[in-house]
Amino acid sequence: MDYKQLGLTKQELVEMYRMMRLIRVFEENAIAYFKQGIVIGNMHMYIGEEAVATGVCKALTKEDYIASNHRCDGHLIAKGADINAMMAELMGKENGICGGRAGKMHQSAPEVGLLSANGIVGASQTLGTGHALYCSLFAPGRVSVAFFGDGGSNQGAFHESMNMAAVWKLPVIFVCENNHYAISTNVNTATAMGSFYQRAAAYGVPGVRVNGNNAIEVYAAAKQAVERARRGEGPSFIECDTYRLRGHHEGDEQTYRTREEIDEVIKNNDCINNMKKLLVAEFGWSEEEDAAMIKSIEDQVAAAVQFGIEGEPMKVEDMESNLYAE
Ligand SMILES: Cc1ncc(C[n+]2csc(CCOP(=O)(O)OP(=O)(O)O)c2C)c(N)n1
Repeated sequence: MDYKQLGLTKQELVEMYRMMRLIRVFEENAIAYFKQGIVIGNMHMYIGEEAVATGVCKALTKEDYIASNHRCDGHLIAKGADINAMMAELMGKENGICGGRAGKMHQSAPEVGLLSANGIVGASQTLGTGHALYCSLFAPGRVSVAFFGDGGSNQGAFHESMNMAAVWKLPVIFVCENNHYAISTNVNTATAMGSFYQRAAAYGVPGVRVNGNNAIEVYAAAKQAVERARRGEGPSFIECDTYRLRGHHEGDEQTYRTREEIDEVIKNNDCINNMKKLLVAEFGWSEEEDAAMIKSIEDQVAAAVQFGIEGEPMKVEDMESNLYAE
């Protein structure tokens, strides 16, 4: 389906384009401040995969739930989380989204439906299924999305979650972000058939594979899945064929792939360029408009960095607060 069939306006496309750029600039800044020791902790970037979060979250409302993993920045930003508080979190500050206690991969933002991201590969499927059980029992009409990787799709939790969600017709959308690698393991060396969407049929769940670097394709699949879930017809599975442009973590030497492989994606299938090309072709999007958008995003992220820098560092004596109920 193209953008016209989906009823997307120019303004909506520009907003999606801006969202992808915002996620990227946020993360590029996080990397720059990580290298200076101002952002701390483990850094697993989402750069290259922005179309997935953008396309999926466009089909959601603020009240819907998302379950995320170690690459949660993109999901959080696309769901509408406060980027000032996120940047402060990465710096371990009291004004961070979790008071500086969560760092990069354990962030939560219940106000936008993310109860907690986490680093256990495969856990987001089970959490997303649990959120969907809550929706079906107590909040009918709301849906839940589970984001996970190709590596996470080879965990037992994948099958247990899909089976339970299908049996109970839970309103959950399983979104596999197939970025071709689980740390250094290429998907083709660890996964029979090299793809996942066919597995959905084993649970009687609709499964599709889309170009995960095309936000419109992702949105089209997500919209259909969300509508099905809201109607009470149960789960769907979307495999987004995407690509991680940074290492598994910052500092990864990436000896398992070539520079040419990465450059090929940047040149021919980068999600931001894909959307820009469409805007240029359909609406005459100009370089001036592009530069103005980039400048406004850089200013927005610079303000987030400043907010983080000005925050008070988390205090060691407060480290155990919020661990146990009062
Ligand atoms: C249960 C579990 N096993 C192993 C790890 C170590 N680990 C961290 S990230 C990762 C790879 C995850 O790959 P994938 O699910 O494809 O997500 P990606 O990192 O590519 O986004 C592994 C094996 C972990 N965190 N949790």
